[in-house]
Parts: sequence; structure tokens; C-alpha cells
Amino acid sequence: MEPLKIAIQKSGRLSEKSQELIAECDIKIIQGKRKLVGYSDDYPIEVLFLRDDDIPQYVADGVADIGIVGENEVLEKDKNVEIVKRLGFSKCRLSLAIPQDINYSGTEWFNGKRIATSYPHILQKYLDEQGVKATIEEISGSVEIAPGIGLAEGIFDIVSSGGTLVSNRLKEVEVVIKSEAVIVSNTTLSKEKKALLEGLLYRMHTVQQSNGNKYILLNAPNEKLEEIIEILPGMKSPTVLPLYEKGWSSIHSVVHEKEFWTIHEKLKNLGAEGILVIPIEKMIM
Ligand code: PRT
Ligand code: ZN
Repeated sequence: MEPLKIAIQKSGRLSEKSQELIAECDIKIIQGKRKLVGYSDDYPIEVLFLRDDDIPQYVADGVADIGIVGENEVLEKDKNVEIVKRLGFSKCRLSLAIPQDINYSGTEWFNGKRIATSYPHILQKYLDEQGVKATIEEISGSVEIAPGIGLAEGIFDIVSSGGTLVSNRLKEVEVVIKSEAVIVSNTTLSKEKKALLEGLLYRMHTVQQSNGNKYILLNAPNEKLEEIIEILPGMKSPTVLPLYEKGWSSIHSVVHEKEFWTIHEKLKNLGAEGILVIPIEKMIM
């Protein structure tokens, strides 16, 4: 069978998480000699290690079938690819920023100004929508220093914590897009490759579903069973098993870690004992 070719970032902010995601699907990647291509014995998959900028193009051309890349790159490159899954990591935003000491009135402030960016396509689209006429200075890195060296009055760049802006005496004035890592797919995948993609997405889904969920076991006096079951959310209905000691049962269920501390208090008040909370690797609903 022809493997599903997946492009991921070779090194950078996305690479570790991308590899982790594949590993969580129980797919171990064996790197080839030149470290540009990896393959696996666990799933018909081939991994191409690329620069993130190239991923949308390679997926559109069919060099890779799918790719893991920041949504910002997908929107900037504007190639014929389809977003098939949002991954929830590498979250950031693309924002306009200007020197801190300037009084900002609204997007019209940018009229007649120069804006430095590595994302000219997204920026132009936004300026057109806003009816703003500004000059875009395209630069490939260190965009944040542009106002300081007199190259531009404002910048349009990726912001995450905002620390880079602050240390360059800039302030964020407009959030234009929000981005996260996504899986993009070629739009003309064969039936076989579509099935491989579905299989992969299903594995990711089961891992994601288990995220934050814990398996909970506890012992409870039988006369409190009803009340305890009432406060345990569970997938369907909890498992209740009799204990050797008369009048007591063991209850098994699933709780989200966010709910645990609230529930835990109530359980104790109802007489629950021996509460065990165990991590869950995968959940298939
Ligand atoms: O070498 P290659 O071309 O593959 O990598 P790259 O250098 O182009 O990209 P990389 O690895 O830096 O980022 C990959 C992707 O991570 C981006 O396309 C975004 O989708 C996502 N991402 C998430 C970020 C950030 N957070 C981020 N903070 N990308 C870049 N930054 C930079 C930003 O450019 C700015 O200089 O971090 C600075 C801002 O961070 P804060 O926290 O100070 O606001
Ligand atoms: Zn890049």
C-alpha cells in the first residue's frame, strides 16, 4: 500500500508537538539516513521533515498528502489545501503593533504609514477590508525592530505572550487573526489515502478525548450509592461492584481533572473512601 505522506516542520516551534502527536497515535517514526524522510512499521505513513513555510505548497502540489502547520502560514500562502483538523497547540495571533508612546485612534491611523511584516498577503487583505492605504514593507525576520530603526511606523507580526512587543517598546493595537497548528490536506487524495487519513484522525481523536480525563475508583457505603452516582459524571453509567465487606461497593467512573476537586469534596462528605484517580491513555466512545 502506498503510504500517507505527512509533512511536518523539521525544527522549530511546531516540530516537537507534531512528532508527539504522531507518537501518541502509537506510530513510531524511524528516521531515514538523511533525516529528511521518516517511515514507520506501525502505520503506512511517511514523514517529510520540511521548513514550515514550504508545507502548504508541498501539500497543494501533492508532494505531501497532509501537513501539520500553523494556520497563519496556511492563510498567508493561500494554496489549495483543506484544513481537516485544528490541533490546539502553538496558539498565537497576528497583530498590528505600534510604538507605545503613540496615541492610537483606530485603523485609520495606518493610512499613509509603512508597516513591516513577514505576512504581506494577510495584511494586505485586512487593510483592503478596513479601507486603509498603507505601504507594506516585507521583511523575513526580526520584524519587531523595524520601527526602532526607522524602517516602518508599525509592524504586523505574530504575538504570543506579548513579551517581544514590550521589550521593543511596542503595543498591540489590532488582533487580525488567531492561529493554532492545523492539519492541512491535499484536496484530491485517492480513496486509499483518504481512508489512511481517516484512520489517523480517529487515533488522534481518541487520544484528545482522553486528555484531562481520569479514571476514578472509590469505595462507598451502599446506602449512599445513589447520591454518589448522582455527582459522578462518567461516560455512561458508572460500574458498581460489591466489596467483600458487607454493605460496601466499589464504584468506577471517569471524571475530568477540572471537576475532580469539587467532586472530591462531595464524595468525602457522602462517606466515600479509598479514592483512586488514575490517568487514561485512550478513550473510545
Ligand atoms: O525554520 P522554519 O521556517 O521551519 O520555522 P520558522 O522560524 O518560520 O517558524 P517557528 O518555528 O518560529 O514558528 C512556527 C509556527 O509557530 C508559527 O508559524 C506560528 O504558527 C507558531 N507560533 C506560536 C509562533 C509563536 N507562537 C511565536 N511566538 N511563531 C513565532 N513566534 C515568535 C514571533 O515571531 C515573535 O518574534 O515569537 C515572538 C513573539 O512571541 P511573544 O511570546 O514574545 O509574544
Ligand atoms: Zn518558517
